[in-house]
Amino acid sequence: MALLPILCYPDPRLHTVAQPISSIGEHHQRLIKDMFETMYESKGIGLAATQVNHHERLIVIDISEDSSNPMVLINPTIIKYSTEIIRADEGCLSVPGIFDGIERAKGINVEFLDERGERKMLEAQDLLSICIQHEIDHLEGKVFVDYLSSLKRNRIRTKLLKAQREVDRS
Ligand code: GNR
Ligand code: NI
Repeated sequence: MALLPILCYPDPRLHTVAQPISSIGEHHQRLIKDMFETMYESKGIGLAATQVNHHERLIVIDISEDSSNPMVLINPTIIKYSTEIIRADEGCLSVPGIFDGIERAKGINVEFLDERGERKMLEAQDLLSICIQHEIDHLEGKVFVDYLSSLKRNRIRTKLLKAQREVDRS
């Protein structure tokens, strides 16, 4: 098991489009374990492979309070979006300390492979729906701040670059 370093916005590698996984191998099983360990340690509810600089279409999620509901989604595709939209504050482990309101479909149907390569379909609502959409955006090279105004996004970029410089100096 290992904790993986998480890329921090505005790292350009966060804008990489991830590749589909054609066959799930032993290295994917290890990556999945390490991603869960990293996500739980960071108190996140989801993590996309993109965020740990691995550009394949794999996400892990656990929105439970007690780390009791780990989910692995490989090659996820949203096949249906509700017309109802909800707005909620989002955060991201790759954009530390920043939270802002984002509009998403309240419900989605998503198809994916589980960690054993079995095809699954899931109907997700509310927080789970938001989280899956947020993670699939990462696989497309998109970060939630990309939905904000360029004014807000540039402020966030400057703030995080400055914070990173302080860390590098110390
Ligand atoms: O931990 C996370 N919380 C969260 C809260 C609201 C909307 C989305 C998220 S996902 C985030 C973890 C993360 O950055 N996943 O990519
Ligand atoms: Ni994120």
